[in-house]
This record gives sequence, structure tokens and C-alpha cells, in this order.
Amino acid sequence: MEIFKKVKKVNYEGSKSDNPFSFKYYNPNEIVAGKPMREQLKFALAYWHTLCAEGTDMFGPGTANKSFNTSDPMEHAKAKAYAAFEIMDKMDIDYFCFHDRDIAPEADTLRETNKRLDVITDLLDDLMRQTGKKLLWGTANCFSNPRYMHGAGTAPNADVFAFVAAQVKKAMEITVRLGGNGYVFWGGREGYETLLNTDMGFELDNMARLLKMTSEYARSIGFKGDFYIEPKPKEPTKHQYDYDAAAVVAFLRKYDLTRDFKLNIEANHATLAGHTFQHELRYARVNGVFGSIDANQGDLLLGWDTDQYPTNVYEAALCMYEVLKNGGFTNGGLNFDAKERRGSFEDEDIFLGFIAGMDTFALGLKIADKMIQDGRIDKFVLDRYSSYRSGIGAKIVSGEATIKELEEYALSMEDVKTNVSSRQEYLESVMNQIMFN
Ligand code: XLS
Ligand code: NI
Ligand code: NI
Repeated sequence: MEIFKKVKKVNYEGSKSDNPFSFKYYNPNEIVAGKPMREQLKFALAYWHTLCAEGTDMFGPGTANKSFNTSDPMEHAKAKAYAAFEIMDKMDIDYFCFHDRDIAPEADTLRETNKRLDVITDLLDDLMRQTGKKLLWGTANCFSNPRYMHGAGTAPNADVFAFVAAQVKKAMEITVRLGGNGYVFWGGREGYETLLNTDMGFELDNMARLLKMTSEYARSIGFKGDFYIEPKPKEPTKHQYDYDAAAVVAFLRKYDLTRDFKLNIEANHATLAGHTFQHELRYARVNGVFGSIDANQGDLLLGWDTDQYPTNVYEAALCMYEVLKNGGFTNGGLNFDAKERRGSFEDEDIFLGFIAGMDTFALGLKIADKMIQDGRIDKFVLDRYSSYRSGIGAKIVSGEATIKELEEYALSMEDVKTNVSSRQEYLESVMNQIMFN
């Protein structure tokens, strides 16, 4: 039964089309940088925004109706599943992502909640078999329920730790059952409000204990995908431990978790941490832990996670440049952790949001490919470090140069006479030329 009758299948019609329900730039089977766009971009639908978010904010209730004409919790959960697959079909999106609580509502007991999850997992499994849609990653919502008021893995209460372990175990099991390519840990309430009541070292040790035991369990039941940590500096906590890519890399190294864990980088979280999206991607990439992306954008005039559909082509291009430089995605992809604005409350807006985001990333991919083909930017960077490829520079890099030898070299120079311009303005205009040519 069709749910969104007003919108038909969205097709590529090219940049001249004025049909709002068409792709202007996303042409799934067009080859860019050696692969079809659908394989380069690996778009995913985020269940929590697309099927659950009704536009509630701090000042008022939802504006969009996602009741799907039923008030029965399990009928509602089933209706959401059908709606998700209809949207993926109409949008030609191959993947989806969910939290356990997005797909099935919590019941009074953990046992009953898990039964509900099994029912919906069966349904999702059927729908996936019928349609070929895939699970990019699963995760557990360990932040909404009041039991997690002091955190989940980092809560001061061991009963909470046991409960979250049980919840994550179940979420892993359904992710494995649905053939998920990844499993995300986003530490929603893993942080603190004040250090006056917090044992930071102990909380971090506990977080690592949870990650270790749940990831070992996942491997034992056959999970072959990647585990991801999704950094975010704050919100809902004042300070989240997984502040940014650098904080997470330090954490993973301290607890010897880098073999299994990579990062899921979200654009809006990067900017909340005072970084560009590209910075976080680059940091993850050069540290060998780039994994997946939550594609969205924030509003620099607002200080919170607005989760807007990405429409900034410049940012998308720099993002896809990092992805291509990483050799593309392996288990990861571009998950639209994005929602319509509260005023965009009609069903059609869901589709228009995806179109905007997918076209933006299609443009971003093409521009990133052009940046690499063009070669001027990469060559500039290569040349900029050329002094390390011969003479004293090569000796520094190989480890041959001693501090005494460097002193002698410096004394003989008297002063540095070889600095050259960094040419930022030139490079920015090259970028514009590539974008608009
Ligand atoms: C919230 C996060 C969340 C994760 C999944 O800010 O982005 O949605 O992606 O738990
Ligand atoms: Ni996210
Ligand atoms: Ni977010």
C-alpha cells in the first residue's frame, strides 16, 4: 500500500529540469572517479529523523504528522518500516541506519522491549530481502530514557552499566542479523555537567570496558563490519567525552581499540567543536580511522546541532575530496543525519530534503574528482614540502640528522632565506575556477 501518494519515483532529469521532484545532479549510474555515483556516495536514510522526528523543539510540539494513522505502538512501528522502504525506493537510496528505539518502541520491561525488536527485525529482514536495501549501520539509543540521566556506559551507577550492556548486546544482535556493515557508538550522555561530582578517569575506563566487551561479543557472533565512534563536543551534555576526532583517537589509543574502531564524522558536530567538517575528516584519515559520515550541516549563527540537510556545495566538495583521497568508502557511507526545518512540515518536504542533500553531494563528488584530475592543488601541496626530499630535509625525515648537525646547518645559514608564499588566495581562486568551470 502506497503511503506517500503525492510523490512518485524521483529520477535524474539533469540540471535544466524545473521538476522539483527530480535529481538535477545525482545520476546514480553515472561513473565518477571510476565508480557509479551510487557506489561512491552510498547514501543512507536515518530512521530517527525521516520516520520519527515530527519537528518538536524546546518551544513547541511537532508540526509534521508521522503517526501513519495509527495509535497502536507496534502497528505504528510497522507502518514506519513500510514508509522507510517506500522512501528508499522512491529516492533510490540503497542503505538505512537506525537506533533500536527508532524501529520499535520501548515496553515496560527489557524482555518485552526485546520481543518487540525481534518482531520488527523480522519485518525489516523481509523488506530487505524483497528490495535489496542494506543496513549501513545500527546503533542503540542510550540517551533518551530517563534511566540514562547520568550517562550510560559512564554512569556512576553499576546497574545502569549492566542495563546499557544488555541493550547494546541486543542492538548488536539485530545489526548482525540484518547484515549491518557497521555499528555506531554515539555517546549522547557520556560526558558531564560538572567535574565537582565526576570521576573522569573512572568514567573513561568504564566507557572502554563497555566498548571492549560489546565489540568482542559482536565479533563472536560473526560481525564483520566496522565499529564507529561518532564524536560530538556537547549536547545534550555540557561536555561530551568524545569531543572531536582528536579526543576520540587519543581515547582509542589509550585503550588499545584502534584495530576495531573507526570514526563516523558528522558535519554539524565538527562545527560545534570549532572545526571545519574537512578538518575532522582529514584528522580521521591521516590517523587511519576514517570510517563513515553523517551528512548534514549546521547553522553557524546557531550554537546547536540543527541537523539540516546539506546544501553547501563547497563543504560537500571538500568532504568528498577527503573521501576520494581515502580511496572511497569501505564499510561506510553518507548517512543523512538530517531533518526538515520545523516549518517544512508536509510529506513532500521529506523528499525535497533528500533531493537537496543528494544533489549537493553529487556536485561535491564531481568537484572533488575535478580537483584531483586538475592536480594543481595536490601539486602545490607536494611542492610545498619539497625541501624535505633532499639535503638536510631528507636527513631529518630519515632520522639521520642529529640535533648537533642541525645546529651546525643553522649556524652556517645565518638565517632562513628560503621561505616562499603559501598562496592561499591563489588556491582559493583555483577552487572557484574548478567549481564553476
Ligand atoms: C546526535 C547524533 C546521533 C547519532 C546516532 O547528535 O548525531 O543522531 O548519529 O546516535
Ligand atoms: Ni549523527
Ligand atoms: Ni548529530
